[in-house]
Amino acid sequence: MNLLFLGLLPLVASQSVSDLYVDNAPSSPRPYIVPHYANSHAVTIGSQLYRFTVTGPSSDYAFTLMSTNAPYSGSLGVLPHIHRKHYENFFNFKGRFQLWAQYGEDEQQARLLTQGDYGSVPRNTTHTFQILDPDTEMVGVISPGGFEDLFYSLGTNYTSATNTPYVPQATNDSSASGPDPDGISGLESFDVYAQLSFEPRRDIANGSAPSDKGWHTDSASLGKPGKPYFIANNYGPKYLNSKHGAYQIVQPLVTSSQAQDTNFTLSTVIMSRQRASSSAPTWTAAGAIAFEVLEGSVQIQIGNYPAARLEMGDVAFVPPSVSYRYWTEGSYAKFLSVNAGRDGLDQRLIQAGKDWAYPTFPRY
Ligand code: KMP
Ligand code: CU
Repeated sequence: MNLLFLGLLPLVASQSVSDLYVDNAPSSPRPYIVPHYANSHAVTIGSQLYRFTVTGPSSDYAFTLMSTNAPYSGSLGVLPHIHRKHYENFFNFKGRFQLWAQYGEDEQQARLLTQGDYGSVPRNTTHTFQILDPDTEMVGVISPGGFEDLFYSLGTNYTSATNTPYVPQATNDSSASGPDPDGISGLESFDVYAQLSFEPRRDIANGSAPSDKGWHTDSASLGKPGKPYFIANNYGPKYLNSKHGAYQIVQPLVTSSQAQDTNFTLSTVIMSRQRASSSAPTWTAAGAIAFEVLEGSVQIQIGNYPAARLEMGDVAFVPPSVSYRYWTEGSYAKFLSVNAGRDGLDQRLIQAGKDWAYPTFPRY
């Protein structure tokens, strides 16, 4: 073999799709896929099982993408607290949970979130949650990345050969939740500031809490920068993009005006089947991006890897400047789009789209 040929080998050597699949988010950025319920750095805190599909190290500290699987609990999942440096996003993947949020002396907000509902918790917002259904999964997006160190420190390392969502075992409610008042007060080095005087309102059901003002009945808009807000599944602003051989309906949850210097954007995207006459376009982003499938299945082709098929709950990570294409072979797919920076995939789709009122696309 001559030197020229040796030099070409890495380009020629074909990458296989199985090289993309990992059980743990890697320790530095590279293209990867973590299947739903993979053990990815999993820890338990009481009856809650936390998994980290994008971490500080895997994204160059752009964002953390995580999920929390847990059964019903009669008590708060964590005592009320604030983060000064991290913007937290709560997305309901399945089941039900309640989320409370209060900024300064503003009125305390609370919502019961069902599948597809979203709550935005910017920095310095007091918040807490409670898991309410037997098979609940919260998806968390936290910017900047690296917040998972808190959970590594609090939790017990966990692996499972069955990849069960969470461990079926009776818990007394004191083990259902996180640290006690003394414990949570000692977490300031992890950017957790306990707010022990916060009293979560319990008047959601009787109509007096803000929860009933339009929640799951009126369309919502994104919140004021720095303030918490909630968007019910398919009730937020929508944009229809028809430019790439399929319909894509983008529903922004956070744009750069909300994220400010936490520097990320978050949206859901609904897609129609790729038209046979055109193949999906190639994209590259300046920032890291992640896809998490919410409904249907999504084909994704990253860099020089062959296309992979993502099912519900699977996560794909694409580092900055790596090319990718995506499409669906089904009739309807939906994914969560996490983007570092201010002009990620979601913003580019919106810019080339038009205002739209439905979570369904037209017929051709
Ligand atoms: C202690 C904590 C936190 C916690 C659990 C604890 C905390 C926090 C979250 C959280 C959970 C799910 C999400 C996002 C955040 O859980 O600070 O999707 O933010 O036991 O301090
Ligand atoms: Cu928090």
